[in-house]
Amino acid sequence: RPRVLSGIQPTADSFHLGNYLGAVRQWVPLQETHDAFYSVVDLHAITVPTDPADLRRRTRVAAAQLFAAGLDPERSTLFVQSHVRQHTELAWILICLTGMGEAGRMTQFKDKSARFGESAASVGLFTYPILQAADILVYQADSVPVGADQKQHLELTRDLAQRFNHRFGDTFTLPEPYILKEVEKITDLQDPTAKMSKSSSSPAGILDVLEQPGPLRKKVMRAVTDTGSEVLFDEENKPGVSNLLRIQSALTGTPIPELVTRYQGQGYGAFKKDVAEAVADTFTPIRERTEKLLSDEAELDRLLAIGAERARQVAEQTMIEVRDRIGFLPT
Ligand code: AQP
Repeated sequence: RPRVLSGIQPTADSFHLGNYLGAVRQWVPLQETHDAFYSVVDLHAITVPTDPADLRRRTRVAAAQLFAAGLDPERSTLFVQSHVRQHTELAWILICLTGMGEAGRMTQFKDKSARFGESAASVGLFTYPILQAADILVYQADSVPVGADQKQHLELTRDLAQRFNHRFGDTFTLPEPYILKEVEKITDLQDPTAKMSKSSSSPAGILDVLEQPGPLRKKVMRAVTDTGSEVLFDEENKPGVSNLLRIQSALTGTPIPELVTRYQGQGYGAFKKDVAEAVADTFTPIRERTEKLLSDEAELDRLLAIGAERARQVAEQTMIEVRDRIGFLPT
């Protein structure tokens, strides 16, 4: 079976609709067709200042949400990144193969460091995409389901794999991004040209998976729509309505043209009401299952320990070969 790998950062108390539609929802069917490895990437989370108690809580909340969204511990290997030391070991090796200029071209670093001022941003934030490359390559992943914001990082991953293979001999599988066009970028409800983001969206712009139906509905009803009153898909002139159409289509499985016909002549109100219902209906069972899983921390930690053990075995196989090829003496 081909192997799939993806990760998500525990950087907030809930995932949002963008994380869910752009990434997590794809993870569930892929566990039926692929050898699936999914990770809560806590090492990535500390690239920005992080409170230890928050990190601990958010890591468990993230794992619980992933199980609640449909990951089955029998069919997927779900683990916490810091439990598998091979990630950081491979990251160092790949850092030594990456040019400063090459790393400096990563747009996510530019965007995120702009929030702190580039000199206050950590070196970890700068090397983030190289750790991500290690996350993927250490499992020899064939496919990586992500949102559009990760395209550039995937390209770097492929470049580093090719460079290593060329210099030291064929070692790494070249991974392919798995991006669903329709949901690759869910945008902020208040700023429909920016992506919905845990760290940069305002509370009114973001729909959290663990939020109660009341506030979810309110936010959808207050989402920025565009001038005019027709429900039309037009990314350029109607980015707000187009985002809601993409969301509604993804959540209900109804093609966008069919939605456009359905709401013809009805104005934005009726349409938004249905989007609000679809979001609340999707998130409510996930929230309830997440709360249940979090009520038994020992069981959650046990499942994560099993995942880490399986992940370590695969990662170590790669590292045995990598260490030898680099020229490190056996221990
Ligand atoms: N708005 C989005 N639309 C589609 N996909 C998205 N993803 C994130 N935002 C959207 C995808 O979610 C996965 C996990 O993301 P992450 O935890 O690595 O964080 P991120 O990409 O940096 O997303 P955020 O919300 O902006 O988090 P912070 O603020 O912590 O950096 C990825 O596959 C991503 O593509």
